[in-house]
Amino acid sequence: MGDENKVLFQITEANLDTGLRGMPVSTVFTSEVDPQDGLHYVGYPIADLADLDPEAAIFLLFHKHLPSEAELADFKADLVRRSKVDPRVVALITALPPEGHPMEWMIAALNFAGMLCKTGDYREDGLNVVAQMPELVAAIYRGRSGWGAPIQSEPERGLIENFVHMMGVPGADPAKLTRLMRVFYVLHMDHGGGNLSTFVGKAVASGKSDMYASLGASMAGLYGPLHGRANQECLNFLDTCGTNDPDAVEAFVRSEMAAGRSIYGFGHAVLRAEDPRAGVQYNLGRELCPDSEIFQRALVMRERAVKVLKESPKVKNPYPNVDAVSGSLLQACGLTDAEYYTVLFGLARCSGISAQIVDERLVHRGGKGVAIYRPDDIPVNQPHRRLQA
Ligand code: NMX
Ligand code: MLT
Repeated sequence: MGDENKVLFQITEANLDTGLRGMPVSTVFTSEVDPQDGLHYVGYPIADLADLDPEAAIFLLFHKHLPSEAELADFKADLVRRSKVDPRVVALITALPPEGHPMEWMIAALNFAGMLCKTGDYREDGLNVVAQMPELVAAIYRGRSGWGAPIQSEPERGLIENFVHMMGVPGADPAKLTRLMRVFYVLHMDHGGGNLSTFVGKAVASGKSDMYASLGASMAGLYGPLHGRANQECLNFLDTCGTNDPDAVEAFVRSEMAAGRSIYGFGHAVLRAEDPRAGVQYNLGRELCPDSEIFQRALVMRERAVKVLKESPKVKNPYPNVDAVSGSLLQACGLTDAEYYTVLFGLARCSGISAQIVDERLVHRGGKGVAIYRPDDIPVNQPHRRLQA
């Protein structure tokens, strides 16, 4: 950056209606997605950060450097101080209809929390959401699935340790689920500024809506099956496939393609190689659940879906993305209800989006903030148009 006249992207008519694909619209301080090397947080490759303390990763996105031991201890203590959810928010959430998807509950929860708890300060509210999200998601899980009263929060355990404790997943091995969720959290926090949920959240915040309303809108974006809900759909896809025989898996992928359905967990708008976040999770599966049937199926899919997608001339990236195997690992570690997988993505992603909103509102343009989002469009097929062409 530095040369404001530099041409970054030349727009032609072919670029219209492509979802802004490839057009840079802003600068971002938290992360980068390289088409070949994938995600980096503030320059660090994601695979090198996967085993980081989740709180240290949050600190990294908010402060743009890794914390010293003392900084980490202070930051953890600060998150503990911020972690108590207003009981009125929990009462409102648990009265929601079980017919609603957990992501619909999450969007409502953010709006309720905004009504009752917002300070109006983006940084304060962002950190409060990060600290309180584990209790909110646990309340969504327990309230909606009917597992009973919320389990008392013990935030000193650590953000994810406390989350797994409050979830109280029946039949799960807490040690395995904690190991998985710590890595899952770090991998899902941020993915550049152009992914749908982050982009939407920053756009809403650019009109000076508060952090809670902006994150609620973000989560509505994440709810889509082509974005965050692909982790739920991918497990359903593997279940529907129903076999671990490689040739039968390949035949299943071909029939899904022929029917015009998505091959969930594969493809990406930016990446042109296997997502390193998928690679980390395949390795974690070998450690946590090597013999799990569904994990084995995800490994077969890694070979055979790529083979089939490579034959399709329109698919730009045939490789696994972040959602290809996360559901298999969650299932193998005891969290078997796939409907909750996207709120786990949201739990993590709210931290990256909050950090980016703080930057866009309080740091960019010398602290003035990014201007209100207002891209242009071209009117076509408007038969009553009176203006000269
Ligand atoms: N399965 C079926 N069709 C696909 C796939 C796939 N995995 N990937 C791309 N295509 C199609 C795509 O729908 C498009 O078709 P058309 O021209 O008829 O509209 C064509 O191939 C070209 O698409 P691309 O330019 O390669 O991909 P695009 O940037 O449009 O979309 C995804 C990216 C991620 C939406 C797409 O790859 C997809 O639908 N994947 C399956 C869903 C999924 O796993 N989503 C999770 C993404 C990660 N996340 O968590 O957000
Ligand atoms: C994400 O993590 O947000 C997804 O990989 C989608 C994207 O980057 O567009």
